[in-house]
Amino acid sequence: MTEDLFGGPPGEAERIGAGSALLRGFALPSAADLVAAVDAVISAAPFRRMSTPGGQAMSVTMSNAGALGWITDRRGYRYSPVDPQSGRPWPPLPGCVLSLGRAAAALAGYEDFVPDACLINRYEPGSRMSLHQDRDEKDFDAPIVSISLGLPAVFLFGGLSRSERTARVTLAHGDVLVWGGPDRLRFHGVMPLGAGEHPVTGACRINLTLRKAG
Ligand code: MD3
Ligand code: FE
Repeated sequence: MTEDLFGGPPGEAERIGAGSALLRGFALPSAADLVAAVDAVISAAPFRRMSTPGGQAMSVTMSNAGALGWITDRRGYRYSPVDPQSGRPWPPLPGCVLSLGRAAAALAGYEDFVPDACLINRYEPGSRMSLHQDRDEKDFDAPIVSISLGLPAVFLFGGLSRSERTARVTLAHGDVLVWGGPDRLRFHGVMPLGAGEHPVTGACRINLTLRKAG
């Protein structure tokens, strides 16, 4: 991590863990492009509600772009090169998503981030994500970059065990989070989304997570 990044003017980059950075508004200049890119992905691979291995339907609907996509069903959590709904490869990772993610990772000290997967989560009012770790990726040395669009959400981040107390931070339209190093396996989740209407996305929040899965 570059120390000076976090010593700059407030609002530039906020350190929320030793290996993490919150870049508020970093995606704002490209938000219109990002939303259009998501729309194009979704027209080929629509949002769908997946089930946990235990058979519980998730409240968030999901899709993917890139060589690999995260899926869950009765057989478990995993990455797949094909969309099980269509039998076709996931749509390619949009260029504007890739370049933004790489720029954010580099700012946080992770040069040469080469993601091969982008999970797209869609939250409607009431949708939430319970506390979990992201551990289906092969390589925990690579960071995860998260891009928030649309309605704000309260993000929870905990420690390396589920029982550790969680801190919360509101993620707004255009905010970008980079998680890596000692924070890569932190428990995290999202509180139920509040009602609202966003001028760019309407009544929802979209979260993109760029990952090196394979
Ligand atoms: C901290 N998504 O898709 S993104 C997920 O807002 C997920 O949709 C949330 O958790 C969302 O798995 C949170 C921020 C995030 C992503 C990955 C992390 C935080 C993380 C991995 C490790 C630690
Ligand atoms: Fe996660």
